[in-house]
Amino acid sequence: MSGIKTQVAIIGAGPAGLALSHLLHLAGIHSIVVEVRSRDYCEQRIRAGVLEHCTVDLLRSAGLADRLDREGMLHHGIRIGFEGRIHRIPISELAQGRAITVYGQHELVKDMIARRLADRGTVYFDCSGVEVHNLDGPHPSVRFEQGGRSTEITADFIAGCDGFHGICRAAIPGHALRIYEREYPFAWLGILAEAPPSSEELVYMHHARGFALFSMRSPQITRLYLQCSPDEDLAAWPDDRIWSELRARFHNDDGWLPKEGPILQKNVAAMRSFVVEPMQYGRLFLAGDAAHIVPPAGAKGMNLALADVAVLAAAMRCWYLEKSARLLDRYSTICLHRVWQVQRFSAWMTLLLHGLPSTPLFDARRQIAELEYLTQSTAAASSLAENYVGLPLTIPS
Ligand code: RFL
Ligand code: PHB
Repeated sequence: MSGIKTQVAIIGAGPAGLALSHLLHLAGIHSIVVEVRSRDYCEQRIRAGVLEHCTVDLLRSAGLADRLDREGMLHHGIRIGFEGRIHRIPISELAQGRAITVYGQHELVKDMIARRLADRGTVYFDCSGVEVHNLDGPHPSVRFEQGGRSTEITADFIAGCDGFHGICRAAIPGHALRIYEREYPFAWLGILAEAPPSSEELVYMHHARGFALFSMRSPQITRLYLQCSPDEDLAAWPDDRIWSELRARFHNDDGWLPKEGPILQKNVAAMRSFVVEPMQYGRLFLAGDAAHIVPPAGAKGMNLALADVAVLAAAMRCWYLEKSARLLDRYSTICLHRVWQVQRFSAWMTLLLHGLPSTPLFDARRQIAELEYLTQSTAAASSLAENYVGLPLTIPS
């Protein structure tokens, strides 16, 4: 087995792990990233699309926004539809000029991998048998195999950025953690279509047949979601059925509909709210989906992952430059405040917009009353706007 040393061993080359590795590099801290999937897989995995205002600021100040600034689509409003009418919420007007940027997570992952490699960072792809050890001692380690070779990395710290199904959270003794969880009785069937977006802004549509969402990835590519059942069989959704269901759910008085085109990709994503507390154990720090999951209706998961690692990088900088554990000790407390604010908003958006023909009549009517309030009251719309563009991100120093 070959042995390597680094300051921070990072598990997972998703947005959290790659951004952390880059931020540490900017602070002169050495890290190594260990990833189970191939580079190609990480770069093609279609997921999030919406970046909060302060996420863009963070990426810009870290020098990661060149392509994002050229190709990202700045949005100053969103549309919310119900009972056949689509209403605009002018989020920038209501949130002191802040906006969101639509830019695919996989594009950001491509940018960050390219940047880490250009800066001679080490990212091991295609690893198997990844294990973490000695978490509560001063020299935690990571073991893995790659191309038939076993490697052990010894580090000062391990960052668990390995997503919801990773191994890091599971390596913490159960008695040291408290889990908060809620599962939803629905999922999203997502498609990527080769069709120019037919609206300049995202459209969130409440419908008795179930929720639908119109989004985009580029001036040529539309991204659409349909609420479905968690065990939905994709084979039961030929392209014609998808388009006819989208037409039924988006049906509105103005006659607006998504443009149709060849479907390039289909997938079903389950939905849950999940938080683990604390987000640290000994020398292991969890960040991003490894520590928390939000249902995607609020478009927050990747933003929250990047907010975590901004705090973690600052705390590690404080450890190495000031020889102080004061921020590392509070990492979890600092992050969890934002995590719970975002959990609140994401659960609220989810329960506002989703329904099924079997939804109790009272709840269905209450949802409509809430949507009416949201689209008629500046106070209610301002609250949505403030959360949607993202709460301010204060990085401790
Ligand atoms: P990721 O992206 O899951 O990355 C984890 C990485 O760890 C690797 N891994 C391992 N590596 C080594 N050893 C192991 N044992 C490992 N096990 C796993 C994985 O292969 C992977 O490369 O977590 P990270 O970095 O925390 O990032 C989180 C985001 O990916 C996630 O929160 C967002 O995609 C959520 N999300 C959205 N977030 C937004 O901010 N805005 C959005 O518009 C948005 N839309 C969405 C979404 C998530 C969705 N799904 C898939 C539920 C829309 C959807 C449909
Ligand atoms: C997306 O474009 O993938 C997207 C947009 C808004 C959401 C969730 C996902 O709330």
